[in-house]
Amino acid sequence: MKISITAAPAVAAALAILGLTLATLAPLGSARAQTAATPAQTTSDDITVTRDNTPAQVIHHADWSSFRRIETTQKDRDGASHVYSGVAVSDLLQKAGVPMGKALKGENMSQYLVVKAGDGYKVLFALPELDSAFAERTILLVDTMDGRPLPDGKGPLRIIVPGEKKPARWIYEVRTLAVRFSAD
Ligand SMILES: Nc1nc2c(c(=O)[nH]1)N[C@H]1C(S)=C(S)[C@@H](COP(=O)(O)O)O[C@H]1N2
Ligand SMILES: [Mo]
Repeated sequence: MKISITAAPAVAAALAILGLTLATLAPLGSARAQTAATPAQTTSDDITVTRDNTPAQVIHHADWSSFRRIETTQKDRDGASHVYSGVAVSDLLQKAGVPMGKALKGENMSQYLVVKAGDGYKVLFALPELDSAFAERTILLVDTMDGRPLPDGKGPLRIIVPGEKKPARWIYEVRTLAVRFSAD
């Protein structure tokens, strides 16, 4: 009896500490798990590049000056021409360590890119579609149309696929470039 009376506060104290500790650790744990998938500090003009077995990398819009800038004139669905300016998706991927050019061969030929947008829309490209060693056209991630930031709701970053008959892969609100090996 004496033991339980004296032990009870100790147990309660221990439980309280444990409870506090668990309460403190649980959110930290989940925050860390999220950071690995999508860094929490990104803004809408940051691009997160994810690859199999590699920590996510963020390319900030402010760092685009280190990439060559490319322009393309494309017709919209109403037939009106617009000049888009941006960077080659292949250059962004190469910077993040994705095999392009001479390295795009062998087992890397089964890698693909899923581009994900803020509204949940996703589109897929095979890596050779993006690589100038294979493709005539250059698929761009653009930040301007006719010299101005993209219109509200269509930016801040958008994929432009020159020469495609439907603009369904012209994905806007782009946030993530996810490169994966085919599971099959
Ligand atoms: N993020 C995002 N991008 C998207 C879509 C979408 O639903 N979400 N729709 C696609 C489709 S199906 C088309 S036809 C074009 C339409 O672009 P527009 O409104 O500039 O003509 O955007 C493409 N990009
Ligand atoms: Mo569409």
